[in-house]
Formats: sequence, C-alpha cells, structure tokens
Amino acid sequence: TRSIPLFKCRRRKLSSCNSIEFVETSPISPEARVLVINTGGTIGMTLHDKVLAPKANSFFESLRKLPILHDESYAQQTHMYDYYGPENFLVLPLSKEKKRILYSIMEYQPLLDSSNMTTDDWGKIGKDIEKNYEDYDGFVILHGTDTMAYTASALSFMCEHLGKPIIVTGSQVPIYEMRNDGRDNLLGALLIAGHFVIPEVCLYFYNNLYRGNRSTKVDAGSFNAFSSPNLAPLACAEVDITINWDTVWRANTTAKFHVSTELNRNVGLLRLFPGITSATMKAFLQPPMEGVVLETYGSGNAPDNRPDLLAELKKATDCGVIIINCTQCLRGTVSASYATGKVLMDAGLIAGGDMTPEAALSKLSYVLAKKDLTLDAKKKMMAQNLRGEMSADLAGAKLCLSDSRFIQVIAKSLSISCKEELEAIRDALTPPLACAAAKIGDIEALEALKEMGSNLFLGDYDGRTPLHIAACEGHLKLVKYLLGHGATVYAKDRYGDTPLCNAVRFRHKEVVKLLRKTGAHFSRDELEEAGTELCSLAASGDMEGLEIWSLAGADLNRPGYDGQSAILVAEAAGKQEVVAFLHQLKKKSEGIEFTA
Ligand code: ASN
Repeated sequence: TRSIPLFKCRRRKLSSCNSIEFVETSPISPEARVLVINTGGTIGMTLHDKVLAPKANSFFESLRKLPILHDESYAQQTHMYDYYGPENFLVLPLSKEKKRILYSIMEYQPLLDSSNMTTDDWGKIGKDIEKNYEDYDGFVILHGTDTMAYTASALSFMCEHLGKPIIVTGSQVPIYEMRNDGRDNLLGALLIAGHFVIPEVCLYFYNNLYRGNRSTKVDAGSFNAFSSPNLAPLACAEVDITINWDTVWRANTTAKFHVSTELNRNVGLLRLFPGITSATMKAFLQPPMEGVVLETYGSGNAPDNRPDLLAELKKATDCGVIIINCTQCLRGTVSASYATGKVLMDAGLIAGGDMTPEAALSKLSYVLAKKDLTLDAKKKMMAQNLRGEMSADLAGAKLCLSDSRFIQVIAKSLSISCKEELEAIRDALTPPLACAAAKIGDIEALEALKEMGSNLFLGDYDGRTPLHIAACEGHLKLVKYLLGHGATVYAKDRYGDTPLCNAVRFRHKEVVKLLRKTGAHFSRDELEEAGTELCSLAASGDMEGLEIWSLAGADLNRPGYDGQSAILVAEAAGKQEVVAFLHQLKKKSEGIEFTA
C-alpha cells in the first residue's frame, strides 16, 4: 500500500510560468481554512452624517493591522502570500490547540444593513457557500444583528446535508471603534469554525454559540444581544471553548451537501392581540398568502369565544393555507392543554412546538417552495423536526445513562453516583471502545454504546473516530451505520487525515465511493499533491491505486512535481496497458455523478 503524500511542511509557490517550485518551510502547525462572507451590518460600519452605514473595501486591510486577527510574521515565514496572493488570506495567531486558522474574506457589494436583507440575499449566501464548500473547513457569515436570526434560520433549512460549520456573527459596535464587540465575535466564530466539525448553521455572539434556528435578538443595546430560549448553547467560549456535543445536531444521511435556494415569499407572521377583528384576520389570510405563522398566547392559545376569528382561520386552512401555531412567549412550547388551544387545532392549525417565529417563518418559506410535494406532505414536514429547530418529544425514548450495566459497574467500583461524574466516565471510556468495535466491525457493540448516550462521532486520544477506523478496515456496513448515526466525514485525526484518506490508503473501493457520495473530499492541496502520487502509480503500473485515487476525486490530468501527467509518465515508460486504463478511468470519472 502507498501512503498519502506528506505535503504539510511545504507550500507550492505561485509562479507565472509553468515551472513548479516548492518552498520548504519550518514545520508548520496544522492549518484550517475558513471563508468569511461579509454581507454588512454594524461590524463594518462607520459614521456618515451622524448615522452608521456600511463602509466598503476597508475590512480586510483593517483586520490585517490587528495582531489578534492576523499574524504577519507567520504569513511571511510560511510564504503564505506567495501561495495565496497578498490580497486573499489572513491568518490567526497560533491557537491554544496549536492550530492555525487561515481565512479569506469575500465582501459583498453593496454591503447591507441587515434590515435591507431579502430572501434573494439568503440565496446568494447559500450559493456562495455551496460554490466554496470543498475548499474550506468552515464558514463565517458577517451579518447585521437586526435580521441575523432570520438569516441563520433560513440558511439552516436551505443547507441540506450540511457537514461543516456555518457561523453567522456580527456586532453591536463597529470593529473600528475602540470599545467594540466585533473583534471578539469574529475571533470566536473563526476559532470555532476552524477547530470543530459542528455540522450546523450557528449564531455566535457574546461568547455563546447558538443553534441558528433557535436564536432570537433580545436586546438592542447590549453586547449580549441574542438568546436561545429553548435550547442551551452549543458551545461557550470562556477560559476554554467547551462544546456541548450532546446537543450538537448530527447528520444522519449518506447524501451530499446541497443548498436549496428556492424560497416561497407568500408567507407572513401575525401576532394575535386582544380585540383583533375578523376583518384584519381575513385581510391577512387572503391570496396569494400560502403560509402563516400565528403568534398565539401562552402555550398556543386563542379566544375560544370568537367564532368569527376561528371561522376565518378554518376557511384559510380549508383553502390550503398552512398556518403554524407558535407562542408569543419567549420560552416554552405549544401544547394542547387548554380549550383555548384546542380550538386552533380544530381550525386546522399545525402546532409549532417550541420553534421561534423566525424559524417557523423561514421553514414555511423553504417547505412551501418544494414543488414536488403535496400539500399534506408539506404539512407533515412543517410538523417534523428538520434541523433541530424544535424539540422532539423524547418522553421515554432515551435510555438513561445509569441504566447501562457497563457504566454502572465501573461507577460502582469507583464509588461514583452523580450524573456529571457518570457522564465524564462515559465520555472518557466510550470513544476508544467505539473505535475498538469499529475495528472488528461490531455494529451491535456500537449500538449498545450509543444507547448509553455516547456519541459515536467523538475521537480517541489521537482524534481517530470510529469512522476513521472502519474506513481503514473497509467495513462498508459499519461505515454506512456510522454515517447514519451522526459520524462526520470531515473529522480529522491528529495527523490531519480524514476517513477518506484512510480508505484510499488501505484501498477500500466501496468505502471510498460511499464516503464520496456523502460529500467527503480531499482538500485542494491534497489534490494538487496527488499529481505526483498518480505519476508514481502510473510508472509502477499500479492500476488499482490509480482507480482508487480517481474514485476519491483526484484529477487524472494533474501534473506531478515535474509537470508531467500520469498518462505521459505511463507513455514514456511504455506501459500501454496503463495508458489505456487511464483513458478509460478518465471517461468514467467524467460520467460519474453522485446523486444525493
Ligand atoms: N442595523 C444593524 C444591522 O442589522 C444592527 C447591527 O448590526 N448591530 O445591520
């Protein structure tokens, strides 16, 4: 077997001619790349005629001058500018975890106050993430705070089968001012996006990482401007950044990332108030309205002594308008505990659980745009939890940690009984056990570990996850199982290797295919370096190796270190069989389309 080339200690220098020059650098720390999309908002605003407005073309240069957001000496030492060009990347100082976050900034024109955002702008952000998805480990969206919760909610639905972090952030005070919250918010978002594979659209503000579709703006004048009333933060950035992995949403599909930019604009929010007339209700529900979020009282209640109002609601739902019942309360859920709530069910409304109005509205917009679904299917989708936007009713569904015999025995021998200590033991013990189960292809053991409440996506002391191990061993069924239970194809071990690297190295064709179908890919650097590997495989007539690299997404035309492609090398070596095989592979790879 052949190893994946070790490229991490050198960069290829940009050159005007075709000659390729490698620049040796001192051993560099692992790097992650983050794309920052600057859409506007206060974070980049300055005062014009005594009011704040966005300032174009100055953000990148301003950050370059801030040592906490850019390490110029590292950029020089590693020839970063030769490689990426001077205008493209900045680099954070070395993190506590000994990692470098390289980030580039895409600035929108015009920059917007988020009050001016439209659904088209959400679509543009989604498309830009999709276009750049494979080149970055994570994404940070700079955005105004006023409609940030709407954008974060909308993106959470639009991004289907997301496997990487997308973090929306901004600030209350411009980054150019002496006292501001922009620097901390941007730095925190970059660090989290570069260090952790949190496959969610999140919102980062004032040291907290929230699930985007659970957040809402609660304060116009505080740095602590956001809240996630019905779900604890996904992470808190205090002395350490602590990720609440039990809360992080896990993908459970084997489909590739896709952004669905179709959104239905015939949706609206209506807040119930005492004395609302049926004329107001009727006017609001008129065509072309197709979906409404009705903000009701308390646990989803409305007057049950107003047949005129209820008749208007019933008329609309009978005509196919989807109406979601959400509470006006900041915290809590819609439940059918009062007569005043039941009348709304009878009028055909769908209970919105503990969804925020922002999440419910953008979910409606997303679901209603699905042209191939029937009205019933759309209603069903609205009542379902799609991206962690509403709490599932877990009553009795989850096995309690203390039910597990295994943990009990260990806890007993250590005289431990409190929940926190039990959880700490579980979290320390289960990742290596899950890796051991993955090694021997034991799905039942993994199933048992999962029932204890352990996360099958966590890595061992070397950051190797069960998916890495299963990929090395070629356990296809187990790989499928893990992907269906929250494992991420983007996990990197301490050597920077992903499960795809492992499957290629140990030549497990079917596993490579499945991982690719789920969105796994080599980085741009790795694919560039693959040219040399392909040439040496061609020279030695190793057709199996060539095939596996092709399946893994390597471009068979990519030249090796001396500018020659694998086909040229095979021709020069007189290996006609390999030449024919490469032509055949090329044709096949051009025809391959991974369907979601
Ligand atoms: N009006 C600003 C915006 O939403 C508020 C902010 O970003 N703090 O763009």
